[in-house]
Amino acid sequence: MPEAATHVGSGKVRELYELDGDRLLLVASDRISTFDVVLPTEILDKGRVLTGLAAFWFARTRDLVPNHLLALRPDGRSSECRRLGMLPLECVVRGYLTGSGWKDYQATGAVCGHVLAEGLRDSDKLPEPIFTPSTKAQEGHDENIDRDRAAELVGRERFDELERTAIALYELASAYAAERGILIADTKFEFGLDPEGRLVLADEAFTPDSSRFWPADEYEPGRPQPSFDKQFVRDYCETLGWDKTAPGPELPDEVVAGTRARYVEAFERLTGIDFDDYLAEPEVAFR
Ligand code: Q0N
Repeated sequence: MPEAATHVGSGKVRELYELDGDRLLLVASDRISTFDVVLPTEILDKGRVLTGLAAFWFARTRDLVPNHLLALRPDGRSSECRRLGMLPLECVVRGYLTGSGWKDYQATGAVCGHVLAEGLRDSDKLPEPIFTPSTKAQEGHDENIDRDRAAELVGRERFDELERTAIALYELASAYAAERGILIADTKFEFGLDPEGRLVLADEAFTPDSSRFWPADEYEPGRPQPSFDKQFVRDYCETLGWDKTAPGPELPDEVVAGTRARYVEAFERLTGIDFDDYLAEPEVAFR
């Protein structure tokens, strides 16, 4: 990471720097959050797993929609990206009813204007994936919005393009992952526009931080599902009687090791690439 690079943004676990007028550097740390709190203990290589997974999906979806990835750095956790004009929508696709979608459904029978059948249970598979955009909240959770509000923010035609593209991306990746024992319950994309006004997929794609990954062999609707990647961390935190406000607890070595193994397992199952091969030559892995 160049010391002089201007910091242009940060998420909970990633940082964004300006490289020059049209390129950014996206750096994924090994930090992990649970119950919305970043923990003081890092998961070795988590940032590399997520960076490699996103690069894998960008390569596999490039015919569907162009993406911002220009190059992976040799550290395996930093990506050079095209600088775009970002659209002000979090583009969420849900194939299963859980999280805020489940909450909204229980309160109103609908999610972002999609009226759903009665009697659905937590974690039920939806008959079709639904596009449920939200707006970035300055603090706290993103706010789910209906189609008309979303179309006001980006224009009707762009909204339709976003919905079609996001659903197609989800259908491609969720079918592929399901064959490899991972259910992608839902996922979030961010899109931007290039200088010609073309839609470009930005941020990360189908990582466990931007999606809910569930182990397919444990799927059982009617209850919350275990997280493929974070379940050890959650279970450990639940034993502590922690009130889930910052600061979070330190994680013991066994929990760190078990969680790292789950991230690596997700990477290897989905990409078919040995994680050590990725670490040796990140840039080569997805050519
Ligand atoms: C950008 N954010 C959202 C990553 C995500 N390609 C781009 N061009 C211009 N701006 C952005 C991207 C991207 N990706 C996306 N902010 C700026 C949130 N960030 C926060 C930090 O980590």
